[in-house]
Amino acid sequence: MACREITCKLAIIGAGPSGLLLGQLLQQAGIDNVILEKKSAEYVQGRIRAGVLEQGTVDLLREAGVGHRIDMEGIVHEGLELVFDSSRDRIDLKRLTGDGSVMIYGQTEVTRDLMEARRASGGASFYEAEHVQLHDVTGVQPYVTFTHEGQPFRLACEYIAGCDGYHGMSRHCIPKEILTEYERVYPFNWLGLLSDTPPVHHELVYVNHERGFALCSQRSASRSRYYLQVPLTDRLDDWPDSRFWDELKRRLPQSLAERLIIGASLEKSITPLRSYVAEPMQYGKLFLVGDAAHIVPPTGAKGLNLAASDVCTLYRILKKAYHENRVDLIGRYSDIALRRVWKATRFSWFMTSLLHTSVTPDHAAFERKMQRAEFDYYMNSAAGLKSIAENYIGLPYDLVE
Ligand code: FAS
Ligand code: PHB
Repeated sequence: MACREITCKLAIIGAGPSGLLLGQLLQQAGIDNVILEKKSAEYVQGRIRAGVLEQGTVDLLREAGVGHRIDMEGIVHEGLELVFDSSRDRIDLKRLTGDGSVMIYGQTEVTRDLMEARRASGGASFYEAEHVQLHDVTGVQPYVTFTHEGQPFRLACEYIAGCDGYHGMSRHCIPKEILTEYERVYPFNWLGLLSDTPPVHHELVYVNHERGFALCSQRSASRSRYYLQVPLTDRLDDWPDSRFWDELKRRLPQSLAERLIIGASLEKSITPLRSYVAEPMQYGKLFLVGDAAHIVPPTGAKGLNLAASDVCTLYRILKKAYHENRVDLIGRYSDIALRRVWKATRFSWFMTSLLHTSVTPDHAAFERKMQRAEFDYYMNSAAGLKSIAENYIGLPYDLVE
């Protein structure tokens, strides 16, 4: 079968939040782009992931023309709770940051809104694209080859955005002698459960209990999302719903445990926790965006939000390059993006270290004393509380100028 030749300005690899949001913003700016996704739209849409959006992410989604449902259905949270050995402390985001807040709106809903916008925009998307390969990323005319429904394609482009996540192939196009990888794998996993039960509390509750971390989150007034820290060796089969609910109750303070409404799980999954950053986030005409370049443990609710700030930086650069001939900005993407990536990586590591119980017996007792001292300091210091609050709502985006 003859190869079909198509062209665009930007080839986007991956239709997760990074690829879809970037594609939508560029489409609006008249910068044509093609999205290649290896899975089906149904599969991408069905992934249960993040739930907390920073204000910057919400603003960017509004700018992309997909803020309507968020404004109708999103839940604004002006605070959250941290619990250490059953003592509850509220972090007043609004007071500590001068009116800051976060929005509760599931990543599945963000994906659905962006997919609908993509269809309406007429932008070209190839789902279930196979054998995606990048070529000449350091040349004048990079291109991407792939097959779709058995038809081979050659996509000529001016730039490529690798939005293909941690397990994608874009990052591997950067030679090992150029790419530096920083990684910390945490010695525990998160077991997540989604249920059609009312949330145990109106705000998110992060718990450090000697039996392990727990998180009480939500998707709506009738749908809850809970997480438990579990050993690396645990499998989903080890955790029937009844065991999950019993363990969650044991880790919650009594005032919350007695209010917990349990129900059948709609979904259960185990997520590994790692901190990972790849530098640089660009090589020739290839840009790495979102999880393709970095992974944070979800304790700081930063993963999806960091993908959004990468998208914002790349979008602003490409818009200026194409509309104002500011091609000088092209080489600045990685440096600008990494400044915010490392600060979010630090906060996610800080929250993970503060809230999870040690699994290494020899220094567990000392680590718990350090955690207790951290809690006592941060919860009783105006500077400490403000530090947690301003990081949780999201640090300002770096300007592109
Ligand atoms: P994604 O991984 O979402 O999307 C990448 C896309 O590229 C995928 O659709 C994939 O199929 C596609 N792809 C891969 N290889 C390809 C190829 N060769 N060709 C074409 N397409 C290809 N963040 C939070 O803030 N809070 C959370 O609670 C949270 N929970 C998470 C749980 C799990 C199990 C995971 C994996 C992540 C979680 N995250 C969480 C982080 C998550 O939300 C990511 O930050 C977010 O999905 C990043 O979006 P993308 O960069 O688009 O990457
Ligand atoms: C979620 O609702 O999935 C969620 C919320 C906050 C986090 C992590 C996950 O820190």
